[in-house]
Amino acid sequence: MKTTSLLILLLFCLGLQAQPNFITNVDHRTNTSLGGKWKYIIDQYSTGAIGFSPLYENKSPKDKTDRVEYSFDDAQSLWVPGSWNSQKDELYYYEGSMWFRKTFDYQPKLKNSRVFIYVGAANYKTQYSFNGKKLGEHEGGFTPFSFEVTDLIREKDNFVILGVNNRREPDYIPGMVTDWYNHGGITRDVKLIEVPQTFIDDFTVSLNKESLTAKEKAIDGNVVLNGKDFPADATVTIPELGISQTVKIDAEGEGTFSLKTKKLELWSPENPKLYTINISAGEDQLTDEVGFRTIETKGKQILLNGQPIFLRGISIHDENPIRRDRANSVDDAKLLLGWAKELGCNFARLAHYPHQENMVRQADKMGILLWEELPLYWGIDWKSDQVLENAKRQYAEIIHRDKNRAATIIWSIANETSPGTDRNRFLGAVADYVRELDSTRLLSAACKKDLAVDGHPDNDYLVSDPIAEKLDVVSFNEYIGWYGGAPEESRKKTFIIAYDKPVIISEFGGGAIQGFHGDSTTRWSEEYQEYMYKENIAMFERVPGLSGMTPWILVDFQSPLRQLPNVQDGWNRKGLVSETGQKKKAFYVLQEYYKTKQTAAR
Ligand code: GCB
Repeated sequence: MKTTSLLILLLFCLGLQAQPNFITNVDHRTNTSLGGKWKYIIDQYSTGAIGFSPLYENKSPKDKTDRVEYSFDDAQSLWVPGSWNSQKDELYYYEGSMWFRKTFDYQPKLKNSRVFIYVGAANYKTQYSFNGKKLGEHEGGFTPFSFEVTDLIREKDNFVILGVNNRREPDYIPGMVTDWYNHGGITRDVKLIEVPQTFIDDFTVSLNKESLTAKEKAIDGNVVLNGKDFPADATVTIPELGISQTVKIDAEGEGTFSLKTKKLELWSPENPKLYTINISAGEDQLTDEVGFRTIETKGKQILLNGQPIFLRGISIHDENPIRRDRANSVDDAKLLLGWAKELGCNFARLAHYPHQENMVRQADKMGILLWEELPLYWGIDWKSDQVLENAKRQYAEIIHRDKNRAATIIWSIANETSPGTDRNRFLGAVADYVRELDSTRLLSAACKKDLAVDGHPDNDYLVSDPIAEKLDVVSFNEYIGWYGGAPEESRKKTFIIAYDKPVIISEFGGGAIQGFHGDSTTRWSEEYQEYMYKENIAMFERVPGLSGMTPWILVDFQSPLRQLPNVQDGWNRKGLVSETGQKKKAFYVLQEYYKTKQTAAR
């Protein structure tokens, strides 16, 4: 059965709603940015969509007797993409609803096209409408959505209105408390996309694992068309490999293919080789740059292209500290991944939610492997079936967006969640679901660890979280030296891993104010953090099956949990780089360690 048919059947069996409803690969389609200044109206009581005259109608008084109690025309503006908190002091602490309006004229770039509006992300719930018609709602602050406006768009005076609400709720993902800033608003690009009446909605490609050792490699994939009157076939070409193959399109507009090649250069951090792939079907053509590699585990090893690899990683938040905003551009991605490269990383954990697509595409180009995750983080309502459906939908969305990126090797399904009947059932269902959607990547989670009952109870840790049964890689966070004990206590600790699987230390670290110096026992000094890194790294070297680490964290980041005056001032200070881009001493400790790992492995 074809992957998409299987997906639809699976979604049906699981009682889920439709597949992700957005167009992928938007930068390679005919698009027009709707970024820039958008008018906004604050809606503190979230009543803008109800009552006599909902805001999405965008009314103005017809005559002097008419009553309209809002005005987009006279409202102030905010920049899109961008969080509201980062743009105006008076909005820094605002959590609630806001209505955004963009007006524009439309000159089609394609003839007889269909038109969609694509939103890269808006945090957290968004009601979307076009030219006064309410079209739908999207939940989730970090994944894209798009909606069709073909029948509504006109030459002059179009208006798109997005009502965005970033209130936190116990049954949302994430829940009520997170250690990062709750940036509200339209945080990523909005674009107008034009496609032919029947268009290439999506395609998937990956290197067939079984063919890795064969002379002739196979690249498997599928094409999905959208529209009416599907052409009998599509064509897939990879010019550099001399491949051009005709693909039969069935009655549902889908076709599968397997391309054979003897010349393939595999993608790896040392050689992040991307190939241009072109697909054409009827009037539509779509292109992309794709890398081909395999990823699997064998016992306690992670194998990239069949070879063991040590993942020299770092955790990263999707925030540009200098602009104090969500990252939202290629430059932002280059800034963050550039620091990671300088550290000697071949791997990054994109914590704790889907990052902007530019991050993933840049990682593909720069040769940085990725761990991606959803905010299944502290305080999730595990009992709720609705929350489970939401988690599955958000996973389907991020997989839909990033499935063709060679850089992404791990989907992580949770961070620091405590085992229990409801949590285990919930995460078990998520693990099965993610694996069904994407069997070409590894699953992990930042698992729970306990003090061992036997042995030396104060010093031996046991990682036996039942959810790890379902995972390929066992990961855990460990903050000895910061949240418990002095750094040198690391010397006494041992780790017992209950699974014969590779291990990633998904977090460790401690805070330091860049430029503050003391001895290695002085909290918040660069020397304390430096000392802690040395002690921690020596300890983790003793973890059986250690296959990588993603210390916490690359850069200081904004968090409402971190309010110590003159030290934190609203910033989590565990960064190796300060919020102004200055490196702390511990940066160089990790850099040195990664140099030794680079020469030891591969
Ligand atoms: C953790 C969390 C991370 C926090 C970090 C900290 O374990 O996973 O989100 O930011 O600790 O700084 O305490």
